[in-house]
Amino acid sequence: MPVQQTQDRIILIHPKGSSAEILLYGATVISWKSPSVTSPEIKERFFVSGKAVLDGSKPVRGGIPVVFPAFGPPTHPDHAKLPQHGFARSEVWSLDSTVMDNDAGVSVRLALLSNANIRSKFDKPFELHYVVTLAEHQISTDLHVKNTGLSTTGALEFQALFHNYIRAPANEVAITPLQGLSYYDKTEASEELKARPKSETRAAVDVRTSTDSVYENAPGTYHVTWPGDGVEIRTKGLKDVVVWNPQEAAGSKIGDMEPGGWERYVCVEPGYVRGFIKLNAGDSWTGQQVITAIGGSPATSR
Ligand code: TA6
Repeated sequence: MPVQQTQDRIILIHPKGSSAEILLYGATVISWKSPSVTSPEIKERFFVSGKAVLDGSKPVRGGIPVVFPAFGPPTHPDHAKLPQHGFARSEVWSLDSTVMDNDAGVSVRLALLSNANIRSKFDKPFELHYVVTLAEHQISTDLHVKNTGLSTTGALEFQALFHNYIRAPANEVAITPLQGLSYYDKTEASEELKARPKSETRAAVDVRTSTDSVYENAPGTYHVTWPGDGVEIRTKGLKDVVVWNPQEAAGSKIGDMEPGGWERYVCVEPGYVRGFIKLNAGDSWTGQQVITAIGGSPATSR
């Protein structure tokens, strides 16, 4: 059965050997095992901390947490009661349907509707659907947001981001093409410096020092490569991208981070996080990413 459901997760199996696991908690993709375009070797492509909690008591430290409707500590008045990164990653989603099940792809649609717990912190009417599609060398995630309110309930304003933990030797990673973009450096000490844009001068960005950078109006397609392997991330509707790796000083203070975990991933997170998407009653928005295991051709590794 290419789509299997257990009590807490959905497992997708592609006929060519790739597989993915999605926890209903947070709709968090916690595993993507795939060959690459250049090598038949099937490898785990996402990092999940050995100390991550998967029982629904806190967001998962790894995989693809879905960030909605606020990125980071909330800054919009409608989000004031929400925790960091919003509620989508810490609610139990339901399996809505199997969208596709053939050699081209295996795809499921999950849903999150408002409930009493969400309404107590965020009272805007909305519907979220999340489509996860597995192909031979690819996984894609599409987040669909709808304002289900009436004109009297007003606009739905939100941010959204896919918090991808890409499994990679962090100190050897190169992320391109970010050169020339404006970014906000969240490792700066003061709020004033965090809010002051910098300009990216590097042709290839690395995370050998603690990095927490929010790039604005980015090109939408990124290459994350390291010697011998890499992924490409293509996006639609997500104008920004965040690059995060805490390195030891900050990483060792994260309670659910396995020892040395920061050496084994880089977060490259496409999102809409500078400003807000505004949906009027009845309107919808979609943000999409397609991650391809491109492998390590000479053109993609440094
Ligand atoms: O996306 C980067 C970031 O916002 C960092 O500032 C860092 O704190 C990270 O997310 C993890 O956040 P979390 O709430 O999952 O601990």
